[in-house]
Amino acid sequence: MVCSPSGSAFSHHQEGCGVERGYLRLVEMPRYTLPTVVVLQMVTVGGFEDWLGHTISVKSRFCACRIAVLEFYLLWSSLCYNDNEEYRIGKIIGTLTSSHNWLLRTKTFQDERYKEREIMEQTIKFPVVNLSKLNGEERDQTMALINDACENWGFFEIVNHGLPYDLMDNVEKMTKEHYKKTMEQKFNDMLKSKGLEKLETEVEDVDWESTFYLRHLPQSNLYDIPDMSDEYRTAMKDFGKRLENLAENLLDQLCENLGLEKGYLKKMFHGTKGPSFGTKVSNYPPCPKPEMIKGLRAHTDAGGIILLFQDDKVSGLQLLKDGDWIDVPPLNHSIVINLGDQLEVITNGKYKSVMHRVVTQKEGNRMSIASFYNPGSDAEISPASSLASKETEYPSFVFDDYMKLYAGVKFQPKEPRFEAMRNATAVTELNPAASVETF
Ligand SMILES: O=C(O)CCC(=O)C(=O)O
Ligand SMILES: [Fe+2]
Repeated sequence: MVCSPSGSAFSHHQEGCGVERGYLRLVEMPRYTLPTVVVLQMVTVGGFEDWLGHTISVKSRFCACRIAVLEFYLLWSSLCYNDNEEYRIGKIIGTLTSSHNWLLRTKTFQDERYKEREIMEQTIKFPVVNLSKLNGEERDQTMALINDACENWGFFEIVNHGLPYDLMDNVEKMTKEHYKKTMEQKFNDMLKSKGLEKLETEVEDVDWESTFYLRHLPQSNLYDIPDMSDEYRTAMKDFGKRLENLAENLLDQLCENLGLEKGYLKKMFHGTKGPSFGTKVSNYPPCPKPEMIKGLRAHTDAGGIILLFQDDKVSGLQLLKDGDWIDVPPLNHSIVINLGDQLEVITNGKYKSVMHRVVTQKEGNRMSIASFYNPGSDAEISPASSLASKETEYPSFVFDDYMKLYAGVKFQPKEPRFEAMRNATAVTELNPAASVETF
């Protein structure tokens, strides 16, 4: 009988190699970072038969729970003959983290872990939408899933969205190369100049990120950005165009769910010059003291709909749900969608923009490419009449006026912004701080 699952991912620690006897360590696999590190502690040590009837504790940063050894062994043995190691590890992590059934079958959670369990349960419920199902029998359920995500999360993740994977891989590769070549030194110089190398106290007015901005619409600035290779520009142009189409399709799906005519949102975003569409390319370098500084402080996005291509190896994006910060799980080749303040206004609060932030990580450089499909600067924004209540709660304004306000108060709650826009004279009372470059 096999004594224990083995393989490079599961290393049965040996005495003398610095790991206590009795532990199995599931090594962090770059592609599947959700549980970060799962440690399997064998309750007893010995032959496999000795383990049967016992439970092992599984610890991750989300939960600590127990699973019967037999159950774990069955799971493992159904996989260990598959030669594809990534597949095996993915399957195991998937089962340990993404299955409600597994959670239900899990015997007990320690009481003090209750909160962590709640957060984990929210994480595994994070809405993932298979967009290809919009063309098939499951269209209605898929539209309902999108609607639920817009009403209750302000966020969802899409897969099978039609963007070619090789383009995404190329964009990721070139963005990482570009960072190494032209941005990394600048970031390190910034740390020096701002005295952030030691991080002895909590920093609340700077973000641990390195960014640059590309504008696609109404006029592209792609060829004005220095230090980009022609190849990188071409890939970003193609990527931007495809995301623009995707954003417009998604807006129409939102219209359908909201009972608005097709094209309603696009038309409202149009103004006289068409929508504004831009991409913020970010890297979040490893940070020695993640507890002292955020990669990006908590905020809601000002604009319309945001499409985020995030690193599938290094996590960090979190959204605020019912008072808890929930991880937005990295998923290979997915696009994360979230709604900005304008959609909250137009839907009169039926959909909400949701606070999110990026936490820093001790290890790994996180790439994120966020594309913002926003109203044009002179677009007039107001709650859709069919969604407005008698006493319309949300204000009407010209988008640029909202952006001028937002630039100074991005990291403050959105409600005073809406209040200020309702009463234009109150705008100055918000006392905008230093302006931030944003879409
Ligand atoms: O980098 C990310 O994951 C999120 C970026 C973001 O929220 C923003 O730029 O507004
Ligand atoms: Fe954001």
